[in-house]
Amino acid sequence: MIKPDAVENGYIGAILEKITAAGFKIVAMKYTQLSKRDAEEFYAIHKERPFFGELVEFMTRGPIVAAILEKDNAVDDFRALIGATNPAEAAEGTIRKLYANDIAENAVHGSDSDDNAAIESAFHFSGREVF
Ligand code: 3AN
Repeated sequence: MIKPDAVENGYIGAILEKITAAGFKIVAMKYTQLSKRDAEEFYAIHKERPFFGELVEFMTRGPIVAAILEKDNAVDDFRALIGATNPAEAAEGTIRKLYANDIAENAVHGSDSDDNAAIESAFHFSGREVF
């Protein structure tokens, strides 16, 4: 996902350019907005964390871009491309270093495993929307 902060800051195009330049193929994509219920479900794994309320508030405050990306070693390579959760600690040239506001508003989400990528893909897309 390209998160609400990066959409508000006008970085959709720049982020998609970095993703495709890094060799990812976009197999599904949509511009949408999460409801509170959607965000609570998507981030259910974080529901005991102190920042959960803030996270749901942030993720629902404006539109996002959801996409499914395909590449060999996609999970690890995408996490390397986006950089550390906290943009202050992210490597130079990474998407979060370039485009994130802060640790909460950190521009992009990437799945942390192939299993979660499958779950998160099904959360956003039906079979007809995947190419
Ligand atoms: P990542 O997105 O790098 O996998 P996670 O899974 O630990 O990081 O966190 C999920 C999301 O929760 C982050 N992308 C960020 O928006 C938010 N978040 C993580 N840590 C914090 C924090 N300390 N304070 C506020 N929000 C946070």
